[in-house]
Amino acid sequence: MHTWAPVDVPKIAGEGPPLRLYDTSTGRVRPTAPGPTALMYVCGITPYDATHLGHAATYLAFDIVNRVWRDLGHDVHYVQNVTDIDDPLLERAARDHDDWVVLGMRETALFREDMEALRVIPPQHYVGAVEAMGEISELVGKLLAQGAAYRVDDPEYPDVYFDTSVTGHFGYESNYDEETMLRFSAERGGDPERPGKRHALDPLLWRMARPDEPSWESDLGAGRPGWHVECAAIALNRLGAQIDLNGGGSDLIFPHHEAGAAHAEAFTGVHPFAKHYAHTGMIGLDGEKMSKSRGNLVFVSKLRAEDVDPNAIRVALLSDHYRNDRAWTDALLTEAQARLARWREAVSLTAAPNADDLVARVRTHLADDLDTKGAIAAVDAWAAEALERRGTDPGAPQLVRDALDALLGVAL
Ligand code: 5CA
Ligand code: ZN
Repeated sequence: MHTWAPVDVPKIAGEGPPLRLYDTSTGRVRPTAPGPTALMYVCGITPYDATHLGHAATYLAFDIVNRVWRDLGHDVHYVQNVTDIDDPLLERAARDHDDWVVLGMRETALFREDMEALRVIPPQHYVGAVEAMGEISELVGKLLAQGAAYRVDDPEYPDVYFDTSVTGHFGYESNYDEETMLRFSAERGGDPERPGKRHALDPLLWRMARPDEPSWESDLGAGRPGWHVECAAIALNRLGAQIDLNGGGSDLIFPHHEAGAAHAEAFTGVHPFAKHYAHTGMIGLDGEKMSKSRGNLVFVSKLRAEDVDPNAIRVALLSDHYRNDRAWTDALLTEAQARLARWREAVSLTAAPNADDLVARVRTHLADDLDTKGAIAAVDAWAAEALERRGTDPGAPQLVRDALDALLGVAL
């Protein structure tokens, strides 16, 4: 699939500390240590509805990772998928008498527009499950041949499942106990009750064709893939056996990232698949997680249509820590708009307080597990001083513009 338009990122003099990030698998904030090229896979959308502010918050958090790594001199090789065939897409299309292909294409196009408006740096590879069908079925075939997968004993639908016992590490990513894993598996697209599986938590790899469902020919027989193996194949084939970061919202901790990592590790023998598993908190509205199934969504495209500046959406979503579950409120947006106006007024002055220290502080906050809240407070303090006309440095306004553009993605 084509990705979205590139974003210009100014280069800022000097350097910040290495990026430290919370890693779900070890439960600690640890330094990231990519090579010259940082390898990042962030799970993409299932395009059955428009981009809501929860999605936006998640992609913005990983955009900050991208920006901080670039600022440290790394190239960032970024891959993202689109789950353009899966049960939720088919269910929504059936409900609305829509064509699942058209629905997926429409919502993916809208997502690209939203990402562009929010100035999110695009992935180099933006890959749909449908276009990756050949490589996904090939990986499933190899897992079967290796003995890491099996068919259920069901003469009508001998679907292929992954054997979660083969890596010896299943559970290391989420660290959830068995009961929690079973609950999340049932809630999040798994089928722990399916008869004939070796273990209740074994996830689906290949679903044999059902009448009235789309399917793809393959050596496995006509069918369609399970969800986790889609991301495992797309990541392995573009980034290799070990990546620096596997990211998504906290609802992907289990089973999605646990299973995807296990698929990759069973295939390559390399453990761990990702050096960091990074997860964002959930954005809610009125005390509930914002989700398509709950129908309590605030869409980025709707705010854009109301002429809300996407930079204000960015500032609002970055004004609290990415790992916190938090609420979207009108007040949050109003506050971000006022803050943006103050920052813009400050950088339009002909002279302002020297900003070298501000740039250093922003870098230090972001390197500390993406403390965007701290970074924003530092900018507030500089802007307040500037607006009291306490500065004499004529270069400071442009430096602040460039630094906020490069590091926070905010265009003043
Ligand atoms: N296609 C799969 C990943 S392979 C998927 O989960 N798609 S999604 O459209 O449901 O979600 C896309 C991303 O947004 C995921 O990382 C998900 O964790 C995140 N997300 C979904 N809802 C929220 C929310 N309310 N707050 C924060 N992030 C969210
Ligand atoms: Zn995924």
